[in-house]
Formats: sequence, structure tokens, C-alpha cells
Amino acid sequence: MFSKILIANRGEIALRILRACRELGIPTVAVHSTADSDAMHVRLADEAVCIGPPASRDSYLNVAAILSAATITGADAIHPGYGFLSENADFAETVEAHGLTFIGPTADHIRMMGDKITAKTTMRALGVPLVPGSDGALENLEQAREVADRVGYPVLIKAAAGGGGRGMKVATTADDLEEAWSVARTEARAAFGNDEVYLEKYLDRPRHIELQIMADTHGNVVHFGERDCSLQRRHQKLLEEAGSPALDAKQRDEIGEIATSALKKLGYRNAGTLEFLYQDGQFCFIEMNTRLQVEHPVTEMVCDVDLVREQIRIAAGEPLGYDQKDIHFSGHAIECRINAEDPQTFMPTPGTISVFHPPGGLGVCVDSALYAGYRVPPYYDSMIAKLIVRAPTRLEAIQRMRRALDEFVIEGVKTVIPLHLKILDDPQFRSGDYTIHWLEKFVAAQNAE
Ligand code: MV4
Repeated sequence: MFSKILIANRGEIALRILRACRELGIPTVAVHSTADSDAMHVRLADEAVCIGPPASRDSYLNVAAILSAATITGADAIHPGYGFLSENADFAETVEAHGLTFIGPTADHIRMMGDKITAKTTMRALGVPLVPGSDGALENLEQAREVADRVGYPVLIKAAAGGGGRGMKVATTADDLEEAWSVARTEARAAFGNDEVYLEKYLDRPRHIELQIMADTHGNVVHFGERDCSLQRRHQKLLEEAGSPALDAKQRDEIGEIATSALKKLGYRNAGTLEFLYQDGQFCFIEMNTRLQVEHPVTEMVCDVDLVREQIRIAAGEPLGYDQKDIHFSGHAIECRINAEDPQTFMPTPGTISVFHPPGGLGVCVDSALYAGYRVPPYYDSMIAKLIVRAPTRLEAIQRMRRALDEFVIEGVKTVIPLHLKILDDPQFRSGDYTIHWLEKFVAAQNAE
């Protein structure tokens, strides 16, 4: 096991990792920017090193400073959390070249999944179902026409280097294809320095369902079921659930078996998430995330597993020690992301927290690095807390979440708590019948009132 872990992140996820380290008896090193000297992760870690000025590129993305911090403190492993350097293959490679362990997949697997075309080609070869579309990169407009005619309009042109909603263009009919093709390529070249694009049939009302995977270095791969992340606005997730209201146990077992056997053949290691669009009973793989995700706690709650602990154990070479039949799904979990944003405009509202009173009680978890008197800095993500609840059934989880949101007192900054309360009271949300487009329409309707 590791003798000391450096946490290359901030905020609630730095605390989350720190807590897992404490329970494993592993000392921790926090790194922080000058804007985060008073941050909770700095206070709670065994040691802390300042790695640069406020801007992320000079601090939390500063590879040389982070490696120096690891060297001077004698850390032997680095946990990247999510965001920042977590999906940077060069970083993973550099960490390992310095004789430290990167707590995550191999640099090669991070790179492979970072290229969305390679990710899809790989998954296709491993038997994972995909959205109908081009077989790899499009060579030219004529080829785009052939594929679009074959799969049928509307179609999407996506950037190989894109993902998370960046670099996509819809062509509704054949008349739009040339425009979509050239705009997508120009944008991809400008945004990513890579103008490779591919084409998919556009699914008009899918759900976003993702599958949590964990693989050790001894060839064991398991899944911890799915999360439904359809409630997003401008590609920012707002509320996530485990399991999906759209799936039953049989469907989960089927996609889980396909995914775990694919990743076993791939020799994948550590945590990973396969993202699918799910429509008309069909799973279509779109992307894979090679890191821990923000919404991992809903999975932890229904599976009674500590995913960060598992990541650390696996990185240290330990076997999982259980297999798929030992994993049981119990109850329902919901996460509400609490952002310091105006609940109507979603404009960030940095400022000083005057009152912080988190909710409690059975089945309620608050992951947050806030405290009364803390100044939310303007430089980073606006998510200031995650509220996660678990209950025996989905409707009980919804009631518990409403109760916990009502109890939650955050003063000094505006938050999206009022929006969450409205979502939870909406009949369509409560029925579980929603797609990726539901939240955008709901917000527009709320704001029109
Ligand atoms: C799609 C799609 C419809 N059809 N692909 C957006 C984020 C990126 N991960 C993939 N995205 C989409 N890909 C096909 N073939 C619709 C989206 C999409 C979306 C997906 C998941 C969650 C929210 C979304 C919001 C808008 C569009």
C-alpha cells in the first residue's frame, strides 16, 4: 500500500479522496493555489503545498509544480480526482516516469478514450453497441453523404477530439450537410487543433445512461450498475440518479455483461464510466470517461461500496477480492449538485458564505468543502456542494431529497436549491419519464412564469 498520497485537486473531491485515505491509514498531501490557502482540503490534509497563483493553468494544471510537491513531501502516488489533470494522458505518463503511481488507468487507455473515434472503433471491435454512423473518421464530404444517406437524417457531425458536447453540428437534411461538415471541421481545428470528425445518426429523444466499471490489475472487471444523468443543461449535469428509472435489473445485467467483458479484453484498469444514449430500449455507446466522476456517490449508495478506496487499492496492486455476483443493488439514490449560481440565469455568484447549515438524518450525505466564513473564489467551478440521498424506493428518495433541500441553509451566495425543489415537485420528473431535453424545457418554462 502507498505510504503517502498527493491529491491533485480541490473542493469537495479533494475532501472525498482525503477521507478515503484516512480510512486506509494513508497520510495525505494537499496542493493548492494562492486563492485556496484557506480552503478546507488544505486544513484537513496532513501536509499542504502551494503550487501557484489562482488561475488553474498556473496551479491545478501545473504538472511541474505538482510533481515537485510530490517529490519534496515524499508522496508515492497521486490521485487526480475529476477535471483538471484527471484525463491528461501526458500527466499520467509523467507521474509514472517519475516513479510515482497515477491512481487511474494507464496513459495509453486515457489517450485511447480521449480520441472519440478510437474509443468507438475499439468498443465496436469489442462487441459494444454503438449509434449507427461512420466507421471511423470521415475522409471527405462525399463519404459523409454516403454514411448520412445510409443511416438517415438527421445526423450529427462530431469532433474526434470533442466530447462532453463540444464540437457537434446537426444536419437535419441533406441540404444542411455541407454546412455542418465545414463548420464542424473549422470549429474542431480552432478548438482542439485537430479537425478529424465523424458522423452519427442523431437520436432525437435519448436518455443519458452511464455504467460504472471497476477493473483490477489481475484481470477482474465488475460493474456497479448505471446512473441516469439525463438532467443536464448546456451539458452541465444537475441531478443524477442510480438506478435509472428507465431500466430494469435484466437490462442492467445485459449491458453490464457486455461492458465488463469488453473492458476485460481491453486490459483496462481502475475506474471507468461508459456513456450511452438510451432510446427505444437500445443502448448506444458514445464515450468513455477514464476517471472518477462527480456523480459517483449515487452508485456508492446503492452498491454500498467506496469507489475511491477501490481505486486506491487497485492502484496499489490489490485484487478486487469479489466478483459480480457479490455486488447487490439496494434502494435508490439521487444527487443534487448545489452550484453557487443564480437559479434562473445560471450566472456564477462567488462571494462569502455567511451561514452554512447542512442537512442530516437517515440516508443523507453532504459532500462539500464549504464552511461559514469561507469565500467562494471566482476562479473555479461553481459547484459548492453535492447533496446525495438514498432511500428504499425512488419516490421515498425524492421525498427525502425535498426534505434535505428544505433543511439546507446556505447564505451569502445564491444557489440552485430553489430550482432543485421545483424539479422534484414536477409530475413528469416524478414519473421518471424524461429525456436529455427535459431540463432545458423545464427551465425555460419556469423562467417564463
Ligand atoms: C448525441 C446526441 C444525439 N444523437 N449523439 C452531447 C454530449 C456528448 N457527450 C454527446 N452528446 C450528444 N450526442 C447522437 N448520435 C445528443 C447529445 C446530447 C446530449 C447527450 C447527453 C446528455 C445531454 C445532451 C444534450 C444535448 C445533446
